[in-house]
Amino acid sequence: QNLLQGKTILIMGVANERSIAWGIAQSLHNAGAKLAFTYQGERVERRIKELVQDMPGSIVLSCDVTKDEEIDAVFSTLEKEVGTLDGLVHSLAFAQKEDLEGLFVNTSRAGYALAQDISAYSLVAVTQRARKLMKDGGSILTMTYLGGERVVQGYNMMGVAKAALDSCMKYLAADLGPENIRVNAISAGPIMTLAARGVRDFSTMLKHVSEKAPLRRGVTQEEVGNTALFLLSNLSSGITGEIIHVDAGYNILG
Ligand code: 0WD
Repeated sequence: QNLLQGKTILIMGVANERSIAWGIAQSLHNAGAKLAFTYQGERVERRIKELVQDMPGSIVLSCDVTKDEEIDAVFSTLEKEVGTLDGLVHSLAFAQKEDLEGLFVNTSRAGYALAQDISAYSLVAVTQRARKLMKDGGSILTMTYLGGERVVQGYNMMGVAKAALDSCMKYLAADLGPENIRVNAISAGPIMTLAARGVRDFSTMLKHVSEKAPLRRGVTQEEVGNTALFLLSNLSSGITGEIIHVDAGYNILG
């Protein structure tokens, strides 16, 4: 199964081996893709460099998505080193802890702006640059969550940022369709990662979802990875502007 043989894909947002982006990386690697990674912060650098040792030839670059000059540097390095990009995985988000607790009504202006900047605008910023390297068309994937479609207790500011992200994804899909660049999102069910630990009562949420979801269980990084493989490959060539729920069916419940 070499669905991505000869394709180069940039993955943004691996923090450690539990990251959803790492599950995606494994699926794409197994399908023959050449991968590049960006990470944020020195804390993550060592970990990610260890992880990618099993993926020879991978490129690893630092990038804080709040900084245009860092994003520019990533894409100019990629232009020099690989020339053409076929895919991009955007799997990152951030909100201050205090904006994920209590009442949403108390969200500060600064907290709102920061969460929107890192979690939603960053997709626009990276797509803007990636587009220029997607000379043969391409596929862009972002990670969203049900809390952007409806109120999920405790998700607060991140829910509002995901609503914006979903909308950015659709407008980008409309803009870039004529260039044969597709833009889609996976709405994953809860998975225990570093970012998830910031959400209050996450374990309770995980348990609730596993009990109620039609499949009566949660989802794995690998299941998200396999759907990402589908969206990045030509198997999904007719799909753009779509949100695919990989959540054991939870979202259909009233
Ligand atoms: O249940 C879950 N885990 C779900 C996650 C369900 C549905 C969706 N998602 C989404 C998240 O909202 C996010 O968009 O999936 C994406 C990936 O999340 P993850 O795999 O759960 O989280 P994690 O492994 O922590 O990776 C997110 C990373 C950050 O890690 P930490 O925890 O150190 O903040 O996003 C990165 C960072 O590495 N990140 C940034 N990258 C570049 N620039 C920035 C930044 N400014 N801020 C955070």
